[in-house]
Parts: sequence; C-alpha cells; structure tokens
Amino acid sequence: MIGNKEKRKKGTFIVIDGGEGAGKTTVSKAVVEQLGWNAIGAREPGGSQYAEKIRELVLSDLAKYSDVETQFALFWAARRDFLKHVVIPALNAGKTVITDRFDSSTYAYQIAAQGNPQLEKLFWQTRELFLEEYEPDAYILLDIDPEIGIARAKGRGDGNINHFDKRKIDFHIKVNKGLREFVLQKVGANKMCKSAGEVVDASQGLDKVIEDVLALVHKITDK
Ligand code: Z5A
Repeated sequence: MIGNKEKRKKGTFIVIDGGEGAGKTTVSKAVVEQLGWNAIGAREPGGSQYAEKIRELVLSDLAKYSDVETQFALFWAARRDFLKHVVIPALNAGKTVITDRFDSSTYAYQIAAQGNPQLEKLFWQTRELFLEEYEPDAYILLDIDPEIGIARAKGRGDGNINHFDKRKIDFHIKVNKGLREFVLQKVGANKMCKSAGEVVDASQGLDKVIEDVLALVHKITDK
C-alpha cells in the first residue's frame, strides 16, 4: 500500500465519524473554526455540487426501492466527485480538510449494519482505486452509546429525518459496532490501510469533546 502523506506531502485529511447524534456536525464546525483560514470542513454524502445531488437521492425515501449494491456504488460515486473537486485541490494547497463522515460510514452502514460482508473485498479495492494517494491521514471516531446519540439528535428538533434515522435501535447498535471495528481493527499500520484510527468519548460535555478532538487534530497535522 502506498503511504498517504509520504507520497502526497501537502495538507492533512481528517475524517470525523460517529453514529447518529454523536456530535459530528457540531464538533467538526467548531474544530474548523478554531483551526482558522488553513482548514476547510465538509460533509458526506455530498460536499461537492454533484455529490450533493447524489446525497438527495441516497437519503430520499426512494432508497427503499434500491438494493445495497446500488447504494454502495452511489456513496462511492459521490465520494469520488467530492474528492476530485474539493479534497484534492485543498490538500494540494496545503490545507487541513475535516470531513463529517467518509468511507468509514460505508463500512459501518452498508457492510456492517446492513449485513453485507460480501462487499468488504470490493470496498478495499474501490478505496484504493478511487482515493489514489489521497486516503485520509486519520479517522476520529466520536464514540457514543446509540441510545444517547439518538436522543440528542431528536432533541435537536429540526425535523431533519432520513430513512436511516427511522431504523430501529438494533441497526444503530450495529452501525456503532461497525465504526469501532473500522477505526480500531481495519485502519492503522500493518492493517488494511495506513490511515490512523483514534477514538474520543463523545458522551463527555461538548467543550471537552471539542478539546479532545482538537488535540488529536494538532497531533495528526504536526506529524
Ligand atoms: N451514510 C451511509 O449510509 N453511507 C455512507 O457512506 C455515508 C453516509 C457517507 C447521513 O445523514 C446518512 O448517510 C447517515 C449515514 C448515511 N445516516 N443517518 N442517519 P446526515 O448527514 O443527515 O446525519 P448524521 O450524519 O446522522 O448526523 P446527525 O444525526 O446530524 O448527527 P451528528 O452530526 O453527529 O450530531 P450533531 O448534529 O452535531 O449533534 C446532535 C445534537 O446533540 C445537537 O443538538 C448538538 O448540539 C448536541 N450535542 C452534540 N454533542 C454534544 C455533547 N457532547 N453533549 C451534549 N449535546 C451534544
């Protein structure tokens, strides 16, 4: 496997992931704000004009008429466009890119929670082909008990609900297990790829979560 930063040299690419209501949106925004002009934030699915169109499709109720292979392909298509138009130019300009979700979510949702282990081989092949030398330097998992996360997301009360949000708690428990598996067992030196995996306890107060994530971001960008 070709090393990410060794070959790329410029910029730092960090993913913040977690289950529903873990605080990804709130924490990524705060971190990007504190990092200042040299950082950009984005979310997945979406993040580029074309990928935002795919986002509408994959999060719409029409998704119930498509199978998981179709969904898998659409999430990767959106990711490739986002990478080409947003992430690569920013990294080449030496910026720090912080994304709210990335391929760790495909692993956790489509493979682990939707129960499709047969897609794992294709996942790693697609990852290598689509991400080229731009794989993330690190994944930071905001780890939270799904029941607490869901209660937080509901408490937000913005009515922003998609078909994943409507799934039963068992599904969200599997998502959390998939995310932990990805960050703790699949990424890291001598594993499936060279990206680093870090975990932050997201049940802590918001200020402490932001402080912990910022400390990790500084550690990763200073490497
Ligand atoms: N998906 C997929 O299946 N495959 C893929 O490859 C990708 C994605 C990339 C996108 O949903 C969906 O796409 C997602 C997975 C799937 N499924 N779902 N659901 P989305 O982008 O619409 O939503 P989300 O990613 O699930 O995010 P969220 O529900 O908005 O959660 P969040 O961003 O982690 O949380 P938040 O909005 O920052 O915080 C929620 C509330 O909690 C808010 O009121 C905060 O003020 C509060 N909060 C946050 N942190 C704390 C702490 N520490 N203490 C107390 N309160 C807090």
